[in-house]
Amino acid sequence: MSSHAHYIDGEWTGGASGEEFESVDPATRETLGSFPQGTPEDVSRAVAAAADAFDSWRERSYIDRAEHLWDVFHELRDRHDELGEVVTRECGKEISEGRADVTEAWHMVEWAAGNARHPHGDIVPSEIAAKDSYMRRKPRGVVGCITPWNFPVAIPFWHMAVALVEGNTVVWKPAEQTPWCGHVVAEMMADAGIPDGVFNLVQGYGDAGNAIVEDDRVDTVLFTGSAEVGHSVADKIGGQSGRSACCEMGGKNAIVVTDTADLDIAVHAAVMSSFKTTGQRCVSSERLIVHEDVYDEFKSRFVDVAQSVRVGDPLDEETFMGPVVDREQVEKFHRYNDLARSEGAEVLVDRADLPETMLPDGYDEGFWVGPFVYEMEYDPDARCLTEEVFGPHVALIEYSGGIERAVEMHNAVDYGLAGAVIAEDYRQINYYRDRAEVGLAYGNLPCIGAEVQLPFGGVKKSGVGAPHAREVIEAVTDRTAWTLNNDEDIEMAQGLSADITTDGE
Ligand code: UN1
Repeated sequence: MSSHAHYIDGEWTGGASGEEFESVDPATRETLGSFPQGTPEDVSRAVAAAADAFDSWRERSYIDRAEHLWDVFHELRDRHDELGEVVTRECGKEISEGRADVTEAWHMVEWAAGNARHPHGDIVPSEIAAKDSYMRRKPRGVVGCITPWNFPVAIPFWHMAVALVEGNTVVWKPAEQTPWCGHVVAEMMADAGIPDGVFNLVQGYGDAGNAIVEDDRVDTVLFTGSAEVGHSVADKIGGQSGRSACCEMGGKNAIVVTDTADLDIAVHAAVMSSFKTTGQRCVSSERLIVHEDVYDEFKSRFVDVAQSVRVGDPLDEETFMGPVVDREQVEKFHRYNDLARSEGAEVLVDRADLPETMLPDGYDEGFWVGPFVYEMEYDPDARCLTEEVFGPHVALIEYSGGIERAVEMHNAVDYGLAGAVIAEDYRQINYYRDRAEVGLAYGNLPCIGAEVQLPFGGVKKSGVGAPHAREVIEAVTDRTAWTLNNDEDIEMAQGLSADITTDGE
């Protein structure tokens, strides 16, 4: 077990408090390392360093800034297997997902650094021939990044890659469940020679994250995580002039399976969406809305897979589902399973308490759960059908009538992040595309697996802005509509007179 540090102003440094916390492997409960527990004082030092470094960083060219990111891109590729394993050991998702997390991170870095050599902004015509108008962007300043444990490498780069290339400086607080991933990313930033203060890492809990939100030297906060915290971040910052927040939160995502669906695709897509990452993606589906004509067959095939889907050692290539991240997630999952029962669920698969005999030797202390699947009469007020669980907790809901009815049920939740329709009739698919209230929509696919060159983010309770890929540019820059006059006279658009009349003429 090794001890780690914050990375502030180009230095590895212990915390002001001297307190440490541990990272725990959710499969074994083995301690993976200890990390300094950041305090508001540590955050304040990091923000001061980021604010000082801003002017000289913004003065560099896009391409110069991006060169550092290209070094990080190569490090992510060179350390792929090593970091993929750290992801799996810290957050418990199976190894192909651990590696994919790192791959998604370098895709994001590639996108941001590549974008540095692309044209920026627009040339905009003016009514007045002598006027040249352009749209330009300026970095906002210090960007605070608060990121979750379920994508502990990819999501930090959704936030930081574009922010840095655009000329901002960064203070990052990774999730307390995945500080080791945070540490490796900071090593990469340090190795890439990013100037002191441009990138800062403060490890710790919510109080450190809150100190970022409270510090008015932080111009923009990018947050990905729970709706509860995200909305409080957006509320705190919303009223402050000059500051902005961009938050991506959870979902109560659904898959609609219509009467025309190909059931091979439907079952495959539903299993992937509900059980990959042990249901702990913000895009995971917890509701399967299935037409009465195909309901019985879909149910029996989905239940068969849910009964047998392999839960086990996340480092084993054959595993489909690893453990959930911590005790809190286990408890929340059980709480919602009980709630579903009390709200009238007919339980179809209950592997919530996995027998020890199903776990590999030495793993019985881990945070294990298996699929919990139920069917239930549709009730728009049932909490189990409307609140996010973040686990392999899945409801089958039967519908009759047309796609309009399915989409009505699909939309009857406060969230709106991701969803999918499985159908062979293009009219049903297009109806869903146009009416489903989500930021990410899929046809004949799982509702997980977005790529970085698409915007990522939701509507309704799922998001305020989109802290991802090209959309994040909006959050980390201010636009200037710049107009230059090439004439010696001033002439105005809209027929506005430019004459100045005075008394006595
Ligand atoms: C999340 O669900 O928390 O679309 C992020 C996906 C991944 C990112 C998911 N690219 O499934």
